[in-house]
Amino acid sequence: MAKVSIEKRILSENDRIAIENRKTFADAGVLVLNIISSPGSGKTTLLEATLDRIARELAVLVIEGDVSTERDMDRVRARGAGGIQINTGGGCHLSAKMIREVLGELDLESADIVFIENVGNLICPSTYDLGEDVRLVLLSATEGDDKPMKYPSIFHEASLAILNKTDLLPHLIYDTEKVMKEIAVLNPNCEILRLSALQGEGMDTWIDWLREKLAAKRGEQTSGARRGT
Ligand SMILES: Nc1nc2c(ncn2[C@@H]2O[C@H](COP(=O)(O)OP(=O)(O)O)[C@@H](O)[C@H]2O)c(=O)[nH]1
Ligand SMILES: [Mg+2]
Repeated sequence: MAKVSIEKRILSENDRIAIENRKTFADAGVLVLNIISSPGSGKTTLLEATLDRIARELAVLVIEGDVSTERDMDRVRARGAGGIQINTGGGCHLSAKMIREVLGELDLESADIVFIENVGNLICPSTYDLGEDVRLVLLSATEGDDKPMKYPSIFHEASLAILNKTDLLPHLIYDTEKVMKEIAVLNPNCEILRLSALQGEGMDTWIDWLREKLAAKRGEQTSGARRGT
């Protein structure tokens, strides 16, 4: 009982800071995506492939969450992103507070999109709002087709699911339709894209999706400004 109430308190504290983060992001006019997946499913590869397609025309910041090392930050920096690495030192997820602590070091005003690569796992990061616009869950074909029902919480919370590593499907026993149906049962509002971050299949649709989200966000900002909100 005591454990439950402490967890509730931590979560509501997190939600309060997430609201502040969301306002900071909105004031700067940036679109923010929080990417959640198991280690190795392709978060950083997706960021690299995305940067290759948009970094010349849009200013992209990445907040990299990992237990240790700057390895992922080095990878995205090499593809044209700015940003910052957060090392949790053992923590299994990023929190709104960790994001707030680094915001002062980011030039949000000049940015168009902020990607947050969360610490790799499908469980802990799912309930921690960071103040993002889009919670994105990435699943890769090599993880098996039974995962949505085993880790329902992230699918309840996500607004986009990306099924990655489609290039490997010919070599695997993997029922894509089953995965898509299970996600739809858990969350009918969750959009689903299929792609190969490494080979490029489906990347154009993802980039179009991203551009539409950015345009929609800017539309909201403009109409909000006109209404004086
Ligand atoms: N075949 C294939 N491998 C991929 C794809 N995306 C990522 N990988 C590989 O999966 C491994 C882990 O990728 P990484 O992006 O570091 O995963 P992260 O831990 O989620 O950031 C690397 O060896 C990548 O090259 C893909 O679409 N197809
Ligand atoms: Mg990574």
